[in-house]
Amino acid sequence: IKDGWFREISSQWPGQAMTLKVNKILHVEKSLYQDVLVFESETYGNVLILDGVIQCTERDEFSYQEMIAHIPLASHPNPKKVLVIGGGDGGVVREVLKHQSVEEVVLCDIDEAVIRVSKQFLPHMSSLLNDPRVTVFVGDGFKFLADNTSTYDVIITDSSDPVGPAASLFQKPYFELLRDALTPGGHISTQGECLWIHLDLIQDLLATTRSLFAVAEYAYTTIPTYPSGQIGFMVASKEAGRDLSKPLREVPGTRYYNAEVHKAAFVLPEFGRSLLKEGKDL
Ligand code: AAT
Repeated sequence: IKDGWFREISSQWPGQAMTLKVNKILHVEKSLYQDVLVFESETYGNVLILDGVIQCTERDEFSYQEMIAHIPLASHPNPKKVLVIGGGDGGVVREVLKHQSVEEVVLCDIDEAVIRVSKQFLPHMSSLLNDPRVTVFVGDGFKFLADNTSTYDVIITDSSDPVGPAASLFQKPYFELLRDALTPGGHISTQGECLWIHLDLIQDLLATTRSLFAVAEYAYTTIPTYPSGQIGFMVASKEAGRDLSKPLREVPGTRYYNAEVHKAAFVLPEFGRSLLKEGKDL
């Protein structure tokens, strides 16, 4: 923070940086895994920063949390057990619970500090972490998956970027664990980065998921406070022939997601479509 502005400078998006005006610093901490900062911004509400990278703001978080959750859930015929890896702020859990079929949600975030500060400063995201259907587990998502096979109908990986504690969540062994932790016909979605800056990474992720799942696609949302204003998801199914772009039910109480936005999220601009359509050989 310099002269009252936070700047998101990182070698992951060279030469560009989102800047937010800070009203008040609310919390600073070095947790076991990362630097944690929460501030009140002038126009985006409270903001959570981990290792200098914006994780969520109260103003636009819904566009990401709704889309990473509702795309795999609404295209699944009957999701009952759901696992969220990362997502310690609770926003994705809040969205998962909008699906009536869901009986049980497990959240596994590596960092108890994220869960604790979100309960304090991001109540609109974290409030349902206390719901009786929800179990919160603090630990590494990679290790958690290795201990749980054939268990979940949908697994959502709401992880930070592949630098730091989330690095392993972007590698092939992690996607193998995801596949094995799903019930037959299960779906995943994972944080899949930005077309404008990470096309190579997205190509690799798509090749990996296509080698392990019957169906795998990249879908995206728009969001002002993630780099370049766009972020996507790898969405995949174990069941051949499943159309992930087709919602099977309506989702109540959304502000970004609707059935048409769900379908449109899979329609890519030409520079992305032409590169990603067949994927890349590993
Ligand atoms: N919904 C907010 C968006 C996030 S939060 C990412 C979360 O992933 C953090 O709470 C972090 O503690 C957690 N995390 C990181 N590594 C692991 C791991 N190995 N196992 C479990 N949880 C982990 C994502 C923001 C995306 C930013 C885009 N630039």
